[in-house]
Amino acid sequence: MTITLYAHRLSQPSRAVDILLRELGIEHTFHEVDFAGGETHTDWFTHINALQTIPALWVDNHGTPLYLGESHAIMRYLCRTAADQEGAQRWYPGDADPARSARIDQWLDWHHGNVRRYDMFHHLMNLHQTLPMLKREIQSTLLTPLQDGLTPGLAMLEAHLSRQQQGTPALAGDGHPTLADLAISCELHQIMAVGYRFKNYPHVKAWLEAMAERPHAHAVGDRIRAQGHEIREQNSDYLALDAFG
Ligand SMILES: N[C@@H](CCC(=O)N[C@@H](CS)C(=O)NCC(=O)O)C(=O)O
Repeated sequence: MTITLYAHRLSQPSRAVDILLRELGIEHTFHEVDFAGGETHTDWFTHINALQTIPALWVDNHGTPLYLGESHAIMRYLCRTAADQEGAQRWYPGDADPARSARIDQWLDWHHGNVRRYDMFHHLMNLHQTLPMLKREIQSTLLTPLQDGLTPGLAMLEAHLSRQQQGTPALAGDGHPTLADLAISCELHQIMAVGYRFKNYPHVKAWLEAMAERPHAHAVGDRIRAQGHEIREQNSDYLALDAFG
């Protein structure tokens, strides 16, 4: 089986898939797609993923090709087909444990309507490129509503994680991170990299730090840390880095 991941390290859903491939020890080729430059809208890429977004996966399973978009669908597929089923089922057990899978699906679905919906990083990168005299206006017209939108989701995560009495905090609640932890933490890591703090959400902060310290997450997070550092160094006086405490 040959697998190619079309992705970019500055893309949250791309990093989630990349980290999972490494966690599961799945051999693959990484093909960088210049999403900021519009490459996802080219003919060649549309053939790979009709949805015109990264990440996308191409699998050649002994002559039967599979083209797949949407990070959550890709990650579920990888867990279902990984050779190391014992390892993969900790991330997503599929039919082996429908109840646990449903709890993970619940958080994955919630992710798209909440934390992902208020994706600030994309706009932080745009703000980074913009003229100095527009930065303050963009902060108040664009970033502030996203910060406000993200706040109830952070409160929800904080309450959920604070109810876990023992073991490593994890969204599905049994001490091992799952696809839900991966997807949601990757989204929040990118604004942490810029310098946003989560002091008002200590359980979220501890959970995020634990996810970021996993060796594969750390390796895949290199570009986002560098980009976050650059944005912070050049723009931080325009940003409300204490928006979450
Ligand atoms: N729901 C999708 C979101 C994918 C997505 O938004 N990808 C962005 C990069 S982070 C992209 O490809 N943007 C290019 C575009 O929309 O033109 C997933 O989870 O895979």
